[in-house]
This record gives sequence, structure tokens and C-alpha cells, in this order.
Amino acid sequence: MSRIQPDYNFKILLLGDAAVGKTSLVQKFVHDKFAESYLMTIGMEPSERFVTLKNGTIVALSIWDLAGQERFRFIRHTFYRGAKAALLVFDLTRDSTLKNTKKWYQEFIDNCGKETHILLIGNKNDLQNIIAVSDDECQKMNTHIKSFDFIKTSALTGEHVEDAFTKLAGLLVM
Ligand code: G3D
Ligand code: MG
Repeated sequence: MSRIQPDYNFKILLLGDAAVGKTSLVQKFVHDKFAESYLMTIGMEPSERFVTLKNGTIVALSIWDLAGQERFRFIRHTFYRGAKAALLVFDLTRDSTLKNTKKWYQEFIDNCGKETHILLIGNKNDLQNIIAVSDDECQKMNTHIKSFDFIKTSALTGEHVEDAFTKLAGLLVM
């Protein structure tokens, strides 16, 4: 029995304000579970998962999730080092988190450069009756941050969670 070897290894980041659902998205993607309450994210928590692309290419993703809190700023360079792609996550029910993706975009390209890949993720799409942003605003931000695509997800139901990570993996091998 031989272990499966990935064709590629990439480090990817989850960026976005506190409580938008970054840790929940990683938990759903890596462990296929959603917990109503997580311990507050302290610093970094890399997790790993393989994805198989349509053409059979196997990609190992090392997924780094950082707390949004400013007090963790001192470890930022370690967090960003070597990353070529990011999911920029905001909360569809909180307008301010969409606006702040500009700031996260800037920090990402300042640290990782422009030869990188971004997907804009609007999370908590299951909370349909309290959505606070329009598709138009989201598309404008998508263009502004040069994101390849805007995807609505729910870490609660799992909607488009697999798609988001797989799409980013696909961009990385192109
Ligand atoms: P963060 O890692 O970006 O800080 P978390 O965010 O993953 O810790 O999630 C913050 C809160 O939002 C958590 O609730 C979590 O359960 C909830 N959440 C995350 N994703 C979704 C989603 O897709 N839908 C819904 N309805 N809730 C979500 P608590 O209550 O633990 O603070
Ligand atoms: Mg977190």
C-alpha cells in the first residue's frame, strides 16, 4: 500500500473580519462538520486537505486561518509567507465586513504580491432574511479586489464550500 502523493502543494489563506465564518468554513471543508461555537481563534491554525480536480490532478492545500484581531499583527509575516492564494471572506449579513475586504485585499497584496489568486466569499447565505448587501455591491468589490469570482457560501449548510476551495486550487495549478 502506497500513500497518495499530491501533484502540488499550496498554502492558501482565509482572510476577513472577525466572525464572518472563516474557521467554520475550514472546519466544514476539512472535517465536514459545523459547530455552533468554536474557541476563539488564537493566532494561526493550519489544516490540510487534498482536493482532486476534474482532470485527476491532486492538490494538497495547507489552509491558514488567522484571527482578525489586531493584537495578532506581530505574527502576520509568518502567516502570509509563501501564500499564493486567498479566500477573502465577508458576512452577507454585515455590510461593514464587505467594505473591509478592501483592507484585507491590500494587506494580502502588500505581503504576498499581485501574482496571486483571490476569490471573494460571501458567507452565511443560509440567513436569507437578514442579507444586508446587494449582488451589485458584491460584484463591484469583486472587480475592485481583482477576485476571479464571487461565491456565496454557507458553512452551516455546506452550500458551495467545496466549490470555493476547489476553484481556488484549480486557479493555482493553471
Ligand atoms: P471567524 O473564524 O471568521 O471569526 P467563525 O468566524 O467561524 O468563528 O464564525 C463566527 C460565528 O458565525 C459563529 O457563531 C459561527 O457558528 C457562525 N457562522 C459561521 N458560518 C456561518 C454560516 O454559514 N451560517 C450561519 N448561520 N452562521 C455561521 P457563534 O454563535 O459561535 O459566534
Ligand atoms: Mg476564526
